[in-house]
Amino acid sequence: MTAATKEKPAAADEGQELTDGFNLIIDALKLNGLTTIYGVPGIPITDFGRMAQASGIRVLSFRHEQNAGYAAAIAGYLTKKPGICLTVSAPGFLNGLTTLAHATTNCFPMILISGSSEREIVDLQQGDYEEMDQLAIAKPLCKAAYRVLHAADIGIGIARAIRSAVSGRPGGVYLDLPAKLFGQVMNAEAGRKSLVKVIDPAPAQIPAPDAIKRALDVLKSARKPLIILGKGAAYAQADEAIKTFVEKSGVPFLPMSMAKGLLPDLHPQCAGAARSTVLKDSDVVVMIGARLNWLLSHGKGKTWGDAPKKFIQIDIEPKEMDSNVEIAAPVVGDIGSCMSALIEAMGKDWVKAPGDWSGAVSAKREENVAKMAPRLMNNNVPMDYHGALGVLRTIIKERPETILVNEGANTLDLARGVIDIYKPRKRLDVGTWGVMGIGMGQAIAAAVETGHKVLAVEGDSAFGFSGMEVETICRYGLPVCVVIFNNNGIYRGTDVNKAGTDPATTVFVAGARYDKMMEAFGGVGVNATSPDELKRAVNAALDSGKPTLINAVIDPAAGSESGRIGNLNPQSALKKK
Ligand code: ADP
Ligand code: TZD
Ligand code: MG
Repeated sequence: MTAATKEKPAAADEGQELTDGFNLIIDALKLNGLTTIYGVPGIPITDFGRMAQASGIRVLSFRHEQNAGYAAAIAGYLTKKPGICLTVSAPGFLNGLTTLAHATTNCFPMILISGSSEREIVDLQQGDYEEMDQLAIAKPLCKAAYRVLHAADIGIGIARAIRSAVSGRPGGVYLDLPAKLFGQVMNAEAGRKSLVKVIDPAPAQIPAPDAIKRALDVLKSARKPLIILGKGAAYAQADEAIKTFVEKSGVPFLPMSMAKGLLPDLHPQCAGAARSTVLKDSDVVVMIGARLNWLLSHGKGKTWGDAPKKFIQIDIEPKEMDSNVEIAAPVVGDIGSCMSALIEAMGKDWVKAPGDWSGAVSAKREENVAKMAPRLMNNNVPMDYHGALGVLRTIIKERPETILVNEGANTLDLARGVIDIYKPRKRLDVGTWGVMGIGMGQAIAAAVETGHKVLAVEGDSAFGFSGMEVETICRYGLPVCVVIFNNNGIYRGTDVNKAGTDPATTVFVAGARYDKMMEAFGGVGVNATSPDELKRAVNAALDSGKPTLINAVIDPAAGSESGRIGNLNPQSALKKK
C-alpha cells in the first residue's frame, strides 16, 4: 500500500483536501461519459448509489439484479458505451452474472460492478457477510475481470474495464470492488491525477487491402449472391455505409432479428420474407456482423440446400472465421471501415447482382407476403397470434420510431416475421441464447437511453421472468407499453397432466389478468380480447406515454411446441403415447 492510499481518518490530514473511493469511482465514470447506472442497492454499495445520484449520474434502482443487468447489456448495444450494472456481493453478484455472460455471448459492451466482501476473510474462507470469491467465478463468464484494491488504482481499473468492454469484439467485463475500497481516503489532487480518460476506447480496425480485393473477386463471381446482416452490423452504427454497400451491390439482403430495420424490411432488396429460398439457392453469401451459429444452422445442412456456397465474412473478431464452415474471403475489421473500403474498391462501374436472381427473390417474397396478408387481418375472438400481430404490425408502421422489445416462443418467432421494422436498432430481443427474461430490463433501458417510446411484446411465460419491474417502469414514469400474449402458458395453455392432480408443467393459471399488476402500481391496465381492443389500447398507450400493460387474450390452442424451433427439442423414443 502506498503512502497516498493509507487508510487514515480524514481528521488526521487536516488542511489537506481529501477524496475517497466513493468519489473517485464516481469521478472516473463521469470522466468517461458513463452517466447511467442500472442496479440494486445494499451492502456495500448503498451509499455509492446515493452519492452517484447526488453527483448527477442517473441511477435506476431495479427489483432484481438480473433485470438491471439486461438493461445495462442492451444499453451497451444501443450506445456503444459499456452499460453499467451495479450489484451487492455474493447473491446480488450472482443474480447479475447471468447477464454478464449474456452480454459477452451477444457481443454487447457491459461492465458489472459488484461490491465484494473483505479479501482477507474471503481468501481464508472465514465466513464473511456474503462471502464469495467473485473474481474467480466471473472470469470464465466474461471477456475480462479486474479487482481494484487501492483507491489510487480506481482510475486505471475503470479505464481497463471500459477498454476491454468496447474494443475489438465487445463483451462483458467484471469489476470487483471490495467494501473497504469505497472508504479509502487519499489526497484529492493525487486522486484527480490518478483518473484516466480513455482515449479512443474502440479504435478503428482497418481491413487489409488484399482482403477487400479477395472479397470483391468472390462477390463478382456470384450468380446468386446474398447479404446477411447481423446485430454486429446494427451495433456498429455504420448505417449509411451499410445502406450504400447493399444498394450499390444490388444484392438481396436478409436481416437477422436484431438487424431488422438497418435497412427497412420493406426495402426492395429485403429477402426477409423469402428466407428459405435465399439460404438454399444462393451461391455467395456475405456475412456482415453475423455469426454462422445455430441461428443460421451453422452454415450447412438442409437449410442451406445442395448448391455449393462461398462465404465472405466481415467481422472484427479474426477467430470467428472458419468457425463452422470455410470462409473463402475473410475480412477482419470494424464494419464501418470495412464498408468504406469495399465501397471505395467497388468503384464507379460495379455491376449489380444479376437481375434474374433479384427478380426471383422478389417474386418469392411477394408470394409469401400475399399468402400471409389475410391471416393478419383476421378478427377472431379469442385472438390468434396473427390477428393480434397484424394490429401491432400496423402500429409500428405508423410509429417507426417506437422500439420493439420481444420475447417468448410463439410470441417471439411470429412477431419477428410479422412486424416490419423501419429504422436501425428498433428491435431488441432474446439474442444469441434465446433467453427469457430480457423483457422489462431491455424496455427500461431502451426508454432511458433513447427517449423513444417502447412497445414490449411478451409471451406470458417470458414476461414472468422480469414482471416485477413493472413497478420500476411506473416508479420512473417510463413510456413503456407492455403487451402480454396471454395463452395461459408456455407454447400453449392446453396441456393436461394425466398422472395426477398437479397442473401440467407448461400451463399457468387460466385467464390470469396481468393488467391488474400494472394497476397495482398506478399504471394503466387493459384487458384486450379482440384485435380492435388491442389496437385502441396500444395506440392510447403510445399517444400518452403512460406506463401501460395490456393483457392480450390469446387462444390457448393457437401456439406450437417451442414456437419455430421445435426441431431442436429432443424427444424420448420410449415416450408413452
Ligand atoms: P446475429 O445474432 O444478429 O446473427 P451475432 O451476434 O451472431 O449476430 O454476430 C455479431 C458479430 O458481429 C460478432 O461476430 C461480432 O464479433 C461482430 N461485431 C460486433 N461489433 C462489430 C463491429 N463494430 N465491427 C465488426 N464486427 C462486429
Ligand atoms: N429459461 C430461460 C432463461 N430461457 C429460456 N429460453 C427458457 C427457460 C425456455 N423457454 C423458451 O425457450 S421459450 C419459453 C421458455 C420457458 C416460454 C415460452 O412461453 P411464452 O410464449 O408464454 O413466453 P408462447 O407465446 O406461449 O409460446
Ligand atoms: Mg404463452
